[in-house]
Amino acid sequence: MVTLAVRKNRAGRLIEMEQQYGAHNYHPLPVVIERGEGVYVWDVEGKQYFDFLSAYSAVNQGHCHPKIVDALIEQAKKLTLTSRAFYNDALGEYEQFIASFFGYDKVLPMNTGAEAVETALKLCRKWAYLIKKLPENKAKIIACEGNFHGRTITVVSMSSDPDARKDYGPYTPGIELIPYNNIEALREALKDPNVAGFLVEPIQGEAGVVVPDEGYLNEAAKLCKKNNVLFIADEVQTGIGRTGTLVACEHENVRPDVLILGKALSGGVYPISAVLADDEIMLCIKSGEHGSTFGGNPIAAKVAIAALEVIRDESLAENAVEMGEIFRNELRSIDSQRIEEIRGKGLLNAIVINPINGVTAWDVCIALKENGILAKPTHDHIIRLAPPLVINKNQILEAAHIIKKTIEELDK
Ligand code: IF1
Repeated sequence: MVTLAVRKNRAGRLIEMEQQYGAHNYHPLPVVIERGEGVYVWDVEGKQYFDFLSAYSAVNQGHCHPKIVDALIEQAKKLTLTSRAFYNDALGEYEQFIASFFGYDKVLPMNTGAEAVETALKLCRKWAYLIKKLPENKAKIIACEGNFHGRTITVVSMSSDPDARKDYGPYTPGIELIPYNNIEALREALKDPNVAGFLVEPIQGEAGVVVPDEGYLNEAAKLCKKNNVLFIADEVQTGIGRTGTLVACEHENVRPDVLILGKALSGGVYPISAVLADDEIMLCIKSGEHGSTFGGNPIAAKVAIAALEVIRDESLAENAVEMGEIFRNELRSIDSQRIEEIRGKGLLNAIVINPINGVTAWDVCIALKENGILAKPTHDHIIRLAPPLVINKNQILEAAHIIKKTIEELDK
């Protein structure tokens, strides 16, 4: 994996340390990043790259955004954590801010995406027993094949990906998977009166930026409403401007009953996630029935406000629409058998690679890295391309040019 040549230098040594002392649950691209600013990162040798992963869409606001970093530093000097056993002077302001920002009565603050998904599922089950009056232990959640919602036992119980799921059983019961982007399958599944919720990603990220047919989400939300089932949107990856709207459900005028956010809610400086819902649902969970030591801590409160203000004040969702259009058009003009498809919305895009002469998406990513763009393959043949939303026109054109040049080099 690590060649003898690189073992001698600093990058090689750092990679080797991770290899020796860290669990082997990742297989990173062989680049060691030291610094980041805006759309760029620099490796330990000082080489500059466009970051086209954005920490899986957590750094939508760009690396080390000064306003967000300042919010972190200022609050860290004053008060970091109280736990929820006491009130703190930052949480209420944040809760009011985020609730009105997304248009919900209330928020439940957590830390990671997976925790927020777990929280949403618990909230959904509570609601099902308290309000919908399902018989004890009968509540069922519908999720979609190809989903990615995180790594906890319950969440991998919903996964259809063997890598995420295998040998982690026994699995949490009460989950049914249906094909994604298939409204008839949802209609059929909703015939079971014990269905409590439908959990869905507006665009499936890990599955390879799978954009559903127009109308799917709108129709799905309507079906849920008709059947008194909660429509739960996992916008951990698609939310916060990434697809060109504040949340991706907006593209279809859908307002989820339960909205799950994470990643870019902090601009990548801190683990912050949130579940939003209206009172009738959120108040089903009562004191002592759910929580987290770090959830809603004062640093998170200040950082999240700053991160959302940056999205709003710098019009980053609007920029994602414009830059996304330009980017897809540029990529579609590349004349190569190697590119099977370009797809995406806003700045959440993917290239589907045709493995000519055995050149995989991984090999393309290594070549892109050499040419100054960092991206990561998903599922062998797909490359996700998701730069920070602060990218400007010159930068997106330059990046598209590098991708074109890289593909041409491979075609030679
Ligand atoms: C990893 C993927 C992205 C998510 C959605 C919840 C979570 C995620 C829609 C959980 C997390 C991450 C986790 C990251 C890889 C990554 C990912 F390729 F696996 F699918 F972004 F595209 N819902 N996605 O996408 O959030 O608990 O991680 O904070 O290394 O596992 P988390």
